[in-house]
Amino acid sequence: MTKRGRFITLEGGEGAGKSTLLAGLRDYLLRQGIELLQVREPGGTPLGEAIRSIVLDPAHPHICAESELLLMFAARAQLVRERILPALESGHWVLCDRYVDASYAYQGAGRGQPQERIAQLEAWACAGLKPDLTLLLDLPVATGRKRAAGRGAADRIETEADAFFERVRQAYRDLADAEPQRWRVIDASLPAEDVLGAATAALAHVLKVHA
Ligand code: Z5A
Repeated sequence: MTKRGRFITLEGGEGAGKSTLLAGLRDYLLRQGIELLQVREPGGTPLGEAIRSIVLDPAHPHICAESELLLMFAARAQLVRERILPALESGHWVLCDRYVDASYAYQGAGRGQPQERIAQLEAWACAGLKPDLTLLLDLPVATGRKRAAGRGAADRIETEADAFFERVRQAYRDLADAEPQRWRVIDASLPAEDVLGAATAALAHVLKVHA
């Protein structure tokens, strides 16, 4: 019988280095002989990418917090069923750039949506899927924003004030503190090779348990 794959998620604030780290992690896992699927949120399916292009477009400044939350979960419900669960069942590992924790951090702490409401949506939309490991790239807000600024026009959420991103950062740290067995917090201000080293060390543990 095929062994179910592992579900690894990456979280962090703007410019924390998730995309940079994902490329290194992907190479690392492929070298271990792991077959994998890499996806991002919101996105990863035709529906999800269409939602992404709406929800992150600064041309839609009037999207209310409730709609934003529901759109994130609509994209997620589709991604979980269309791609993530089938991949895990076929033995692939899944590397996901953000998952439900992002909704607790951004729509919960950032926008003030009630945590209980997000938990209800999670229970309904995510088919019980929880990450085996979540890597949090933790970085001071100012550093992340400086890094991201070099990258071109800001998306709709990136136009928020620093205070919004401070709440997001704190929420991520609180989530990690509350569930230390699932989370590894990585100092994302370190050079990229050290960030990758810390992430592969965390993955090595999951690989050992998986073997
Ligand atoms: N969102 C939400 O609100 N609710 C949800 O439920 C979900 C998402 C799922 C899209 O996310 C937005 O959706 C996001 C949250 C919201 N909005 N915001 N803000 P995204 O993940 O696609 O976009 P992002 O958070 O804006 O990620 P990013 O800015 O693309 O950053 P990144 O991928 O973490 O960083 P990077 O591109 O790898 O690196 C940024 C720059 O820093 C780049 O020039 C690198 O070369 C450099 N870099 C990377 N690592 C290092 C190190 N270690 N040292 C120095 N420089 C580095």
